[in-house]
Amino acid sequence: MRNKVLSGLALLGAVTLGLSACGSDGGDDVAAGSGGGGGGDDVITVGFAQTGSESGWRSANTESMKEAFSEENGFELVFNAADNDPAAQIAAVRSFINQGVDAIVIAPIVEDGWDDVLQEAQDADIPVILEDRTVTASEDLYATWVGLDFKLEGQKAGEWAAENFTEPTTMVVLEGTTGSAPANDRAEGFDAAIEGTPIEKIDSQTGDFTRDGGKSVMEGFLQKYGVDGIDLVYAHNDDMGLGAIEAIEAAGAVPGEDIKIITIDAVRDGMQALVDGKINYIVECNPLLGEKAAELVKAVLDGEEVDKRTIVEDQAFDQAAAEEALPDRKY
Ligand code: GZL
Repeated sequence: MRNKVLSGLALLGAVTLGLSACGSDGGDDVAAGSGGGGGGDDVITVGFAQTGSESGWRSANTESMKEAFSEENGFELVFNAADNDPAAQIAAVRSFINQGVDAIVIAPIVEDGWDDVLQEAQDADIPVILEDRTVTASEDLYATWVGLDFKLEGQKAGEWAAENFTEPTTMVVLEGTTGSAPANDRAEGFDAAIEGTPIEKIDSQTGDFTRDGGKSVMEGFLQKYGVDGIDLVYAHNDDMGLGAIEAIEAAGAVPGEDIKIITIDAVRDGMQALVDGKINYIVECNPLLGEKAAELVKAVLDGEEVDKRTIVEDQAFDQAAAEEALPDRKY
């Protein structure tokens, strides 16, 4: 357990960094050693509150975080996966506070409801670093955030739709987890980009970022509108898009042709579907945030001034770009 750094670190404004691109095992992991702060003086004990194991993206993010917060890198990791349950995730953070960890990292399932527990962490002089998603709580309640520009991801997806759907188009949306930053921002960015186009959003429902969720919601849309009633699916992540593919094929239609699909993430299974022509466009969302998150934890504990926000850059892929990129993808 390290000595605590005085709280109230001065933090600078935003910066955008390009970081090299980089199976889920939800449930609680306590790192080797005594767990929860029993390491030697120089070992940094970190409590990491992960959302759960809802998607291929999440598995890649968890792997990246566990690799970065390893014993050989000077960490003792107390890991919790909250199974997409916001209350359970807040309870996990409270548990980290009670264990007296040196720092807490959170991938917040939803944006709201964080003020109290973040205040408790600050009162306990434990810095909080957000990775992946953001919160609506005051920026004074956490040291820094590293993640992706979800609004820009939605905008890129919407711009491709606007360029490629110039005739009257009916679209259904598979939303991410209700109340999560990526679901809110990807919708906002996309909707702004298709403003004034002939693309009509006829329905929108959450599939909770899961493949099963995307499949069951798409089955409902197909029953309601019929294959001929839907031209385009915008899925907030690959996993829900892959579930929609299953539903479209079960309905006797051809995904990527009869019904076009746009998704976000660019995980391996999504990129393979893009190469196979079942998905038509994917905007990347880089899950390899572990290295940067670990750097930020060490910098904050060392009392260094860190930027309040570190945004990891994303790419976008059509079928040709996916064919070229797939062999070298790290996730
Ligand atoms: C985005 C991340 C989202 C992914 C989903 O940074 O929070 O959560 O897009 C994941 O695949 O479940």
